[in-house]
Amino acid sequence: MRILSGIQPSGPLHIGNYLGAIRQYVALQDANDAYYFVADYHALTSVRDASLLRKYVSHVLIDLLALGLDPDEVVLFVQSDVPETVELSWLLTTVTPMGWLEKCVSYKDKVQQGLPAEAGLFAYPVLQAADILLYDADLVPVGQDQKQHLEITRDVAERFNHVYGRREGVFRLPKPYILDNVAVVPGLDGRKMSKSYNNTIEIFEDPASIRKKVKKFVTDSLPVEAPKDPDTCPLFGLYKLFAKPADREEIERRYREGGVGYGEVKTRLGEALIETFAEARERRAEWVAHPERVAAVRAAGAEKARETARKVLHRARAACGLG
Ligand code: AQP
Repeated sequence: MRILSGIQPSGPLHIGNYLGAIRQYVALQDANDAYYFVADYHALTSVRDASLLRKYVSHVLIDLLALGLDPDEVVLFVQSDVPETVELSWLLTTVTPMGWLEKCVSYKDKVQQGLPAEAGLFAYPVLQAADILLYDADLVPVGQDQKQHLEITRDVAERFNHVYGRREGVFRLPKPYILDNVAVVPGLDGRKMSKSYNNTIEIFEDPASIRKKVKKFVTDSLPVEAPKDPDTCPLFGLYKLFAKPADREEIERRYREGGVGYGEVKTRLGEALIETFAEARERRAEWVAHPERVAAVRAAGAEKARETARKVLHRARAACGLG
């Protein structure tokens, strides 16, 4: 099966990215034909500093490798190393009704958060459709926030096939792969963990900073002895995703009976996070020390990705009468 997914280099990766997406990337890499990319064209909608963007791109590549992507198993590439993406995006734009983009919640959210209402941000889901369709993807591992964009991708693909009268279909229709328990990982304020909400815990933050940050997790003010509901507590919601099963059960029982304080859960969460990423932290230091290896992975990924992309773009151009 062809797997495809991308991550924006719009800041340091956080544990929402890890649980909602990257962990699935790693789990799917051996048994499938996987393509993963750093979505730098997308990041242009929010990062407007060239040297910062370059830094983030290189960090995301390194982080993905450190977290377990195996460059011999997957095609790991940078989106803008495959300029065919932008051409396909235009072909798709010409058949996308405005109304489909107008109803996208992520555009409305970002504008509400203060990002300028620019055409690139508005048309973001079309570029995303191009990313996915360009590689004949079957399955796209993502968090819940991307579900609507995946639906648009399918709709755009179907519309293109319909407009150009291709019954056999120019594009393969992809499906989202969203795991329920990590579909929306909560951030420090209980909302979805997100770079733009400033409520993240970064995967490779140093341990002292992780210990400090988890203390900021917002909770209610119930005293230690009061029974609490683990099912509605965002702090427990995050803790349970990293805790060992026995620890998770113990804390859950004490939530229900009373006798657990939020301070203790925060401390345990911090330690569980540090332990979970300890090995990846060491691998990361290795990759950081060898930028030439990262550059080689990037170059090899670009070559393989372009090879696939060119074939699909050729199909799309031929269908609509270009060339
Ligand atoms: N909180 C989350 N829970 C589950 N999955 C998440 N993802 C992001 N946050 C969570 C998933 O991570 C992948 C990569 O995300 P992205 O970097 O492409 O963009 P994003 O979803 O926009 O991430 P942010 O942090 O929320 O960035 P900003 O603030 O810039 O918009 C995706 O699969 C996403 O679902």
